[in-house]
Amino acid sequence: MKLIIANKTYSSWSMRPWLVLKHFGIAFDEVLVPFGETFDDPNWKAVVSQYTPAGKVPALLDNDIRVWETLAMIEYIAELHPTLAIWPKETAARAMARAISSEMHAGFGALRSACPMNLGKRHAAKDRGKSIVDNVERACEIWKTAREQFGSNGPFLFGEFCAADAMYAPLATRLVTYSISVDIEAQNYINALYTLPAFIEWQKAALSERWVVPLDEADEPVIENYRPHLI
Ligand SMILES: N[C@@H](CCC(=O)N[C@@H](CS)C(=O)NCC(=O)O)C(=O)O
Repeated sequence: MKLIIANKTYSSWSMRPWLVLKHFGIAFDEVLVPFGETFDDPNWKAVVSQYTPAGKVPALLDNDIRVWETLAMIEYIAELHPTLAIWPKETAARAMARAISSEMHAGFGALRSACPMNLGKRHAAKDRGKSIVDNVERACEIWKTAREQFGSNGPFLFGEFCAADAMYAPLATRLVTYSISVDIEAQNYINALYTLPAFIEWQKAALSERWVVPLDEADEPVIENYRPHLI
């Protein structure tokens, strides 16, 4: 199995299936195609389009089967490994995990566009407007509901780490990167994600990357630069 991804510093969609594969110990080869200077960089598109007709990352190749779209990929991986709790085993928990994962996939547009994922920097807190506040409140509400109803077995949304946590991990990193403060319960959840071995491995690789993608670098005061080798 091959997973096609882009820069670990910036590619939020790439991170999701990668965390699932890593956390559940599923063997795969990683193919990292670094972003160009712009999102529609024709060279990047040409390389990625060899793997996926959608021309976006992530993409999964399993012999002659190609899967694109993150949720479809996670479903494919879960189907191949029915004994692993990639989705929660209990029906009600699984239903909610899928619902909130779909909500993540289709929503949170304000936060995603105003605060691009960037594991290399931390920016100062500032008023980011109502739509961002609304997105953050909704994420925290989702996390709280899942944890209250299904999270008693561990620090993640459904206790143990599952696909829904992978879906929300890049949103959690944005809250850290842009110094957006949340209540203690949400902060504890974010801390749990940051101590997951698969996440730590991704982050470590991200911080050693040498590429800088200007479009993903916010023009805001930096309070922490985690990639000092690039200065
Ligand atoms: N809906 C897609 C989103 C994938 C996506 O937008 N990936 C970004 C990188 S994080 C991308 O490939 N951007 C380049 C482009 O859109 O040309 C999924 O679920 O996988």
